[in-house]
Amino acid sequence: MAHAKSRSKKTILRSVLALGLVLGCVNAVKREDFKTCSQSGFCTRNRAYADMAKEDPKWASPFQLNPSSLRLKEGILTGDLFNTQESQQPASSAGLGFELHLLDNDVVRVRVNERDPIHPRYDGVQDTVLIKPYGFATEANIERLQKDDNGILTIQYGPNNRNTVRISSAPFKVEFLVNGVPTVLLNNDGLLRFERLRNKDDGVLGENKLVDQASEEGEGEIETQVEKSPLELKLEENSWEERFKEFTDSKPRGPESFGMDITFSGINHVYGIPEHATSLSLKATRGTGAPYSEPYRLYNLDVFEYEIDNPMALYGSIPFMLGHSKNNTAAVFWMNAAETWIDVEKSATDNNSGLLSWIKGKKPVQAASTKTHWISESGVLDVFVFLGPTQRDIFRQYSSLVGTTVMPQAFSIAYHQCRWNYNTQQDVAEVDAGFDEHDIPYDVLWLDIEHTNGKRYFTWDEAKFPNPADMQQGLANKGRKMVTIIDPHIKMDSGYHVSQQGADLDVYIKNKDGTSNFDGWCWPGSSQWIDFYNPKARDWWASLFKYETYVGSTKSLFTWNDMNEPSVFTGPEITIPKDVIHYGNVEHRNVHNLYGTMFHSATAQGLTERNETNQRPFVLSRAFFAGTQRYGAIWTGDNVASWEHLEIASPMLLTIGLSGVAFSGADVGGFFGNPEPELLTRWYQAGIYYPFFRAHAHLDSKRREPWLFGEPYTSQIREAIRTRYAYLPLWYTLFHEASIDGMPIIRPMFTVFPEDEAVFGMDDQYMVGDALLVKPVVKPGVTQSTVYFAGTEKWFDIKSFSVQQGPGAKEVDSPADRIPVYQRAGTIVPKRERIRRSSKAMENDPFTLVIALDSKGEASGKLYLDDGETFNYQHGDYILREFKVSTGTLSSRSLKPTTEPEASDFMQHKAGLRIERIVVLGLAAPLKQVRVADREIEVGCAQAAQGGHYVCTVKEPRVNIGKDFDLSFV
Ligand code: NBV
Repeated sequence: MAHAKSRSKKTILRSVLALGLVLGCVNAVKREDFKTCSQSGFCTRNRAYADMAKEDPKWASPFQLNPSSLRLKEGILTGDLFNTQESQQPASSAGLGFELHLLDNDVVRVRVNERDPIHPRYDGVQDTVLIKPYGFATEANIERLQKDDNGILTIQYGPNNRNTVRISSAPFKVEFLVNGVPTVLLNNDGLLRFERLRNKDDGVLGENKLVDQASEEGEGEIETQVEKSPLELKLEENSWEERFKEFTDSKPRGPESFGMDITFSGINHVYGIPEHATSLSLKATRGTGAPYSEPYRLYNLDVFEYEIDNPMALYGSIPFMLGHSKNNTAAVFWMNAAETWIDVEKSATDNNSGLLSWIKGKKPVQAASTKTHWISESGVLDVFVFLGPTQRDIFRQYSSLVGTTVMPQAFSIAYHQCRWNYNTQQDVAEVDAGFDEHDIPYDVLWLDIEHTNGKRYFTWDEAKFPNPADMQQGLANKGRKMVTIIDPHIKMDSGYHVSQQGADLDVYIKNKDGTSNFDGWCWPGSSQWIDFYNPKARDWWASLFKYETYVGSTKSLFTWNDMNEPSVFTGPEITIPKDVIHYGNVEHRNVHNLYGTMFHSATAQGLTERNETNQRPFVLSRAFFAGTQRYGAIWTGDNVASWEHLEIASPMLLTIGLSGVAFSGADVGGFFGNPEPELLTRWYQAGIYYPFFRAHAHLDSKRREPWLFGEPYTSQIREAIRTRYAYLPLWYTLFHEASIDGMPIIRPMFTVFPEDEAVFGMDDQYMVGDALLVKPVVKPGVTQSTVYFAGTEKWFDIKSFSVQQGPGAKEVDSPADRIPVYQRAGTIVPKRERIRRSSKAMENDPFTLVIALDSKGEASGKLYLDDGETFNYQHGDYILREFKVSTGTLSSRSLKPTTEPEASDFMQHKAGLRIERIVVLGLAAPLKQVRVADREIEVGCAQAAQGGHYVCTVKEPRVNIGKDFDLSFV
């Protein structure tokens, strides 16, 4: 019956999809290619455990910590953790090991691993993800380590000891309190579950209760003739071998999953855990009225034409979640690269009434909380807890572990022109010339898979691209670059040098037997996949980018890594089977979500090492994980030319950014399909505010270079792209900030206005840094938009300078030629207003400063500048200025620490570039006089069209961008 039901569902789904295609509907993802939680054994088991716990009013976690085993040494607290329900718990069993690490950046790490397992559990994620070394807090730094009579251990830490971690033994839980208020609670709902490794004939260890409960309920999808409960049978079956469609996962080590609940107490909004095509504030997946019924899934997959408003897994995974309320901000990083599912439940209370009710004599608190349940297939439980206090502190703490966004080459934050494919050298030359003819700047032209000789990467189709080096030189002469695609699947062909070298070096991923090479089907036909976990493979791969090895490549050629989830056309869920083997006998299941990042990193290594001079690499990757930001940019994969996909791009990019990967973008125009001109134009207007700004289109789509739709679209798109170029100094400065502090570049409203509850769920408008407010237009025929102006200061339209007063939502104009973008009062934004054909051609141009005065007549902003190409900035070769207005004086001072070396002659020359214009917004009266030292400077003022303030332009103040000055105005 169950079977019949599911078949009919399938038929309906197929018909809906077929109808969708006929009607030209864009949501054509093949859902049935991808697992739901109920098709995944470990997800089902852990969710069933959660259900059982929830339904039992007396439920308490069976896990206990042995208080007498606790030891604190060198910042690490260790102890023995037991599951009291484990039926076969031999006295000799070492059980589980609990560890709590106090790191010197006020981060706490909690780990649970098996002691003496029959095989070691995979614990290698830390080796590739964490930047070593991170320090431990010394005992001396840990104040008041206390143990009370009930075996509760309390440690205080953080600024003024505001943070407390309380570890309870029976039942086991770890609570993080901020100023005495419970904030992050681990195992508070008792969902900790840990499948210890065992031999197949050992039977089930533990979980008597789970099995009993299941028998009582008698529910299950598998028919049975024996006494065992249906659920029990199902669980056993999926424990040792799991089938999905025509694929079988051999699971040689059987069940090894674990799960635990993490409550964000008093916090109603949680964000992060990309990549999903969903809202910024994560929707509930459990509990009454939950919008989703499936958990969020983290499993890197090639899901083309993905559905939106959905927790399905996509190309990248970052198990980082941030919770925010008016009073508190906290985050967790669940460091695991295996398949992971996360349930989110909103709750009015958090079952912690004892604590919540009477905190230090305060009145009962009825805070809304968010409960999350994390479930991973294998590895060890390893979670980091960040308590801020501020979001900026959390971004710094998290990135101090996994790394910050690497400073990109300056060209790579300008505009990229891509399509699958630019077909010939002639085609490239014509597109390149088209930009010049239409006076539209661009920096990079991209070549997709068709440029190769039969999808053999590092080669060229010689008929179509006979002189690749000349072609690149032609672009380079105009300051432009080229990017070619290089995927991780290698065509099986002994005549192909990469294929043969890979075989000789024995660096391909192995089948489950551990000896034969895995082969599957991808673009080139039968292919093998490089094992980037093998250090030898990474070094060899990097060497392939040498100019002499990658024939036809030049210094201005960079790289695009696609299909690196990895995508395998013949594999389960269009990826590689979980039981294939990597270097060191590591099963793929343990490291799946990191594979793409290992590839990305080896490619970035290659681009770095190909030069004798220290040029920065540029590599775009589709798959990503925590730490990807150290290697380059990512994009959101195969979206669709639809208004809905334009709309979802903002929350997706905001989520990826707050999870540490600042350099990200979505295909402008939409990959699949043909955008109508209005959609394309609106997408450019939004896309100029993506950190990575690239237009891209599918092979079957119509050509859509910016000038092909004629007027008024060409002018509107030109204007948008030119606006991006004008703001490049601001973008570059924000990349610098991201590289230092881990700050996102595009920021959710709640990051800039953490106390305004009206913005906590807002994701249709956002900030670029903390200066520009952007509201993309995501519907056709719109000429008015509602914009929420947060804070109590003014906001200035960046084109008309008309003013809006916060706080509150206002209807503003959003005519076809622009979307609403406002500069916040109190900020100074550096720009370059002489737009040329590439960013390189603008690098010696003078600057403009736009000063938006606040109600006190003050403003501040920064500018970061370096050579845009090399790593010399790491040795102090950069300029960092702060501009400040107060009491009628604009001052420019260096923010560079005096301990840093002097800038080179080259940078001194840059420091000498002049500021040609200073625009002052928000003046109550026109400026009468502007002076620098004893010189008087020309100024012109006009009243803004709307808002009653004056806009004054100071012309040629004869000051330099990198030198101190004081400019006074009255
Ligand atoms: O290489 C072809 C495409 C590429 O254009 C796109 O950006 C990637 O996301 N690639 C996927 C493979 C095939 C997509 C149908």
